[in-house]
Amino acid sequence: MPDAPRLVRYPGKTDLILMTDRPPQLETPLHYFRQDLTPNEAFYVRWHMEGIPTSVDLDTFRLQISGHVGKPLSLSMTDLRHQFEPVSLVAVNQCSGNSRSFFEPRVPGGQWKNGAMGNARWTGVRLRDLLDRAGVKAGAVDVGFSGLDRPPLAGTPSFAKALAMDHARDGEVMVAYEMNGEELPMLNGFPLRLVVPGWYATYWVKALNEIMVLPEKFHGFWMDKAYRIPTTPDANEVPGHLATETVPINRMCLRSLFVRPEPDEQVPRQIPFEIQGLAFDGGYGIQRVEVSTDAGATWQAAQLDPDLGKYSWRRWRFSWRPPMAGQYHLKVRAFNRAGQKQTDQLWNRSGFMRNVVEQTDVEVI
Ligand SMILES: Nc1nc2c(c(=O)[nH]1)N[C@H]1C(S)=C(S)[C@@H](COP(=O)(O)O)O[C@H]1N2
Ligand SMILES: [Mo]
Repeated sequence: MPDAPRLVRYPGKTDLILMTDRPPQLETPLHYFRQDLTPNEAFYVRWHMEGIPTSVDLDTFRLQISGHVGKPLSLSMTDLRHQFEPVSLVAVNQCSGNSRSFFEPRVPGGQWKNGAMGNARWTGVRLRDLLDRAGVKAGAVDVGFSGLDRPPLAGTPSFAKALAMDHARDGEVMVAYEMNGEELPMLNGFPLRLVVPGWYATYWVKALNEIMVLPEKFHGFWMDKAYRIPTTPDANEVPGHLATETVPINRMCLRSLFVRPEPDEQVPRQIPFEIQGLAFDGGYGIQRVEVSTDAGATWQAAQLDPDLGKYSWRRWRFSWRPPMAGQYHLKVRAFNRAGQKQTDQLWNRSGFMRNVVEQTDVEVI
């Protein structure tokens, strides 16, 4: 039997799987994914710095927008809620290293199973509207983002990310003040976070208080050194022969996962059992999900739940009546509207972008 995961309860959160406590990294138990939206209290947590905000005074908190703009802005939460049109969308937030523990050979980094992701309805204001109010000057190239968390030592680079100007102004990137109709939990970025639909969560800067418009390319540790992927197809590389060219990680790849049965769950024979899972991609939308109950020899279409938007995950179900007792190897694969497929094999040095056809072993009794 694998070791039982250690559960901990942080302020504003329910019992989650402890990865590290300084900084907090907490994983969502799989059973929470049997619903469309992940409850705020069960949503995973990942910070890089120990110095994370534990309270924010909204009377003095301001979001600063400055740099290569005509009129720098300093906005209170009230300004954000009342002076800009609210927008809302459902989107998956997934850590680049979600599912890293399944990489073989193992790679360093948090050994997440599949719980470094969640799906929520995000509400806030368009980043484009904020930039338009500030008046971006001609020649702007990148927009940089940073939050209230602080590095432990003066020499350590604080967490900052950047998007290209066109992406920042696409009308979808959002500065969110609500998650599932409530304030953001402190550990998920209260009072504001960037939401970058379809892109890995590393860009979703939490406790966001600084937006900087730049007349040149952004440079910083978290773009230039960390969170980079090989430029090879599927970001695949060979241990011992690492790719030489890398780029910042960006849009999420296509995935489909099992949520039920859970690993080690026993399934009774000759009784219909509903296999459940979810599928998502970087924003093209899921077209079809197929399940195999015979280790990939034959495949059948799963039934898709209603579509909640192209950045949401799509739940799927498959009714299975296992004919007899024994070990079964279930597989699942998804196809999206852009014609992308999943791959059978993936490895890279950072354990990012897992998109393989997943398999789960089930004991039928
Ligand atoms: N300010 C700040 N924002 C951040 C980070 C961070 O360390 N500091 N980590 C990023 C990474 S890598 C991930 S995976 C997500 C995690 O979001 P969550 O904790 O809300 O699940 O936050 C992102 N935003
Ligand atoms: Mo992450």
